[in-house]
Amino acid sequence: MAKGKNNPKESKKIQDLKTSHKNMDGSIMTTNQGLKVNDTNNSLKSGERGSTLLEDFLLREKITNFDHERIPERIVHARGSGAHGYFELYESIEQYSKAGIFTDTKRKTPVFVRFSTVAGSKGSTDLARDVRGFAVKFYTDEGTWDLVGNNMPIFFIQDAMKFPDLIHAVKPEPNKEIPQAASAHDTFYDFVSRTTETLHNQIWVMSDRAIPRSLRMMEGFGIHTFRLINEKGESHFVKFHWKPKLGVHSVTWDEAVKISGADSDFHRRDLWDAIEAGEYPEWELGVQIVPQADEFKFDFDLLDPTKLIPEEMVPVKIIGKMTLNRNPENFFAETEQVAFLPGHIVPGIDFTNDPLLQGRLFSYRDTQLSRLGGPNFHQIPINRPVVKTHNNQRDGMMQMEIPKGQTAYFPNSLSGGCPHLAKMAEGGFHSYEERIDAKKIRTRSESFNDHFSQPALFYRSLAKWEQAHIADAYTFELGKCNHKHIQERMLWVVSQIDTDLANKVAKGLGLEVPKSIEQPINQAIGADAEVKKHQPPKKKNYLDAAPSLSQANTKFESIATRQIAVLVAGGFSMKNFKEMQNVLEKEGAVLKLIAPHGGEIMSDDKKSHKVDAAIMTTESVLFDALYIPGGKKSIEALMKESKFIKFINEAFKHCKAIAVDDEGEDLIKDTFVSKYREDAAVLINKDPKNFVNAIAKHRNWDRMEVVKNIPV
Ligand code: HDE
Repeated sequence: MAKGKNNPKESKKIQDLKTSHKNMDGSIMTTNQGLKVNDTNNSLKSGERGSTLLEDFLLREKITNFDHERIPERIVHARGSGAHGYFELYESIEQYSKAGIFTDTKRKTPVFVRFSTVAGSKGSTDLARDVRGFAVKFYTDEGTWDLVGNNMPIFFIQDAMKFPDLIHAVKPEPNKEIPQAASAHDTFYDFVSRTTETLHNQIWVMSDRAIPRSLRMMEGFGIHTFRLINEKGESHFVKFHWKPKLGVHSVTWDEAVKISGADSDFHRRDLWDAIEAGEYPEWELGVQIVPQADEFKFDFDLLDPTKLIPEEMVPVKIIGKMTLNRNPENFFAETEQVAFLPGHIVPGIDFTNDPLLQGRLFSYRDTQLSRLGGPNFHQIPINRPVVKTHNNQRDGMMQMEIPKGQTAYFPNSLSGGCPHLAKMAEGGFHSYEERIDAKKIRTRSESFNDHFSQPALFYRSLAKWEQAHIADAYTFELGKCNHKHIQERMLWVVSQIDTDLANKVAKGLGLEVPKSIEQPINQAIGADAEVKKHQPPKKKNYLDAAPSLSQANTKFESIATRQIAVLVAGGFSMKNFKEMQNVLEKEGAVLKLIAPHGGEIMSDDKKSHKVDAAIMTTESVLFDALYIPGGKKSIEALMKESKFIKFINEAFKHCKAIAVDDEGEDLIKDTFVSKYREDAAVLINKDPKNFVNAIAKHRNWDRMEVVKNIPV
């Protein structure tokens, strides 16, 4: 049994969910009313060839249920994958927060996490270029806390009022429902180029962060500035960060496109398989704390969700760890029905006036009403808290409980005043008493005005290879736009971030970067004044660079769970293979035998091995690295199949580590690899430990320039 299913100490939440599990083992089929069924294949008819009778209640029940199996998919974040786990605190931060989850180091708080893409439908590809949702439900002893974040530290817009516009612009165009799960189209860039507050998140989406290697290899961020409240009622500002133990790693765009065809469930499968194999994904939780007194110390406004606080300015303090150790039993019941609400908080955590967060506090409850059918969605097993709930809210669609008693109001005397109110000392929630002296006004704060400094900071903090990927991504995305004025306007706004970047993209598009916003393309729209307002404080350099933003500075320590393709045919060298296998598996890598056919294959010592995938059923983009053991007969057979050559060339093009032993060299003679034998991640007859080091580096980006010319 997989480790994930065999955890003796089950969390309170898993125990709670088990009260709703329904086991089918050894059962007799019944209707929903418990009537035993003896035929579920034939409807009731008037004679063997006659029409079906209205009387057929068995048919009606079965079909009705089927007809209503679907619920509306999420308006955003429809495509998602979930897992159970727990959170543990390393050290109490009671000086900042009184929340039990932040003060009690003995607790193992159950969590349910849902990762998602944003724009695509429920059935869309995992590898879309997109932001990833990173939503965590903590089932705490003081009630449920939802930290509903993303894998990027900032958002596209500053005010909730713009959210429908943003989403309508990125979703498939309304007249033709094209394109699916893609931002590369006119309406999106029409909006972005006219709404420059989007540019910071937009450039992150052009970066490799938008095409993660694995959901287990991405960071998470709460984005908004929240508050932590301590026992004394004092407030500190806080930003939440999730740091993956495996580091932050991505695939290339060429791989993303190909993975979408080869396995559009790539991320979902990877998460599921890792948990089933007992390789539990882990993230550390970090907090950036800003004292109340420092609220105005920054060049940006803490309430502006399009700005991050560079770690170089306020360090991330690591306070705990989340481990995902259990797959859901049922996708619909858990991953689909889970409802996250940023408004779910516990004493010790509170909101700020971030206008995006404030809008979210309304939207998430509202959307569940149409998605899950009514106000009792908190009673659905995955959503119910692990603490008892008592209040006077009653009735409504799908009430699953039977509240007892004569009264459903407060105050009452007939029920002894119950449920009575919690005092502060009993953990009653008390909103932070923020002083407000304001006039009612529909506007955007001047302190939100700078739209360009942080995208520029991000870009100049990246490694050369990361910058090159961004230029390629813009060229691809804008190349898919059909309107020249949209492309040019985008070039102009990108040039306000970085001139070189804009020039590179312009070259790819066959256009010039417009010299100024005064060009006719803008006059037609008349939005110049609006754009000028947000012109930089251009090169505002509050930091030269923030190295923490670059994936080049992530962790490169582990090769655990990395998928290694081993290309073999009959007669492959068992000695080579064993030696490599021992070293790689000790480090937690997963070796997969890829052969010309499925079934079994013999090594040169006449031992039989199960083939993991026949070459026709797999692609090199599904693997992290490639190993070719020797064995004359094996190599001769592999050389006869052109797909093995393509496989190797693609792995090389995607800058992956390639190890080759003995006769394996003959196979790479026909590939591009043979031309670049000096490459640091091409290892011919080397100690397997070198291969481990090369895989741990994720990719050899130094190869990037060379592989541009490889026609695969
Ligand atoms: Fe969401 N968002 N959002 N969002 N969001 C939803 O709620 C919304 C925003 C995020 O796995 C919806 O239950 C508004 C920021 C995640 O179930 C909806 C605004 C961040 C998920 C909604 C935002 C997010 C959602 C759709 C601007 C990162 C998936 C279904 C004011 C901090 C949660 C649902 C899951 C889902 C509205 C902005 C993250 C419509 C109005 C900023 C991870 O309520």
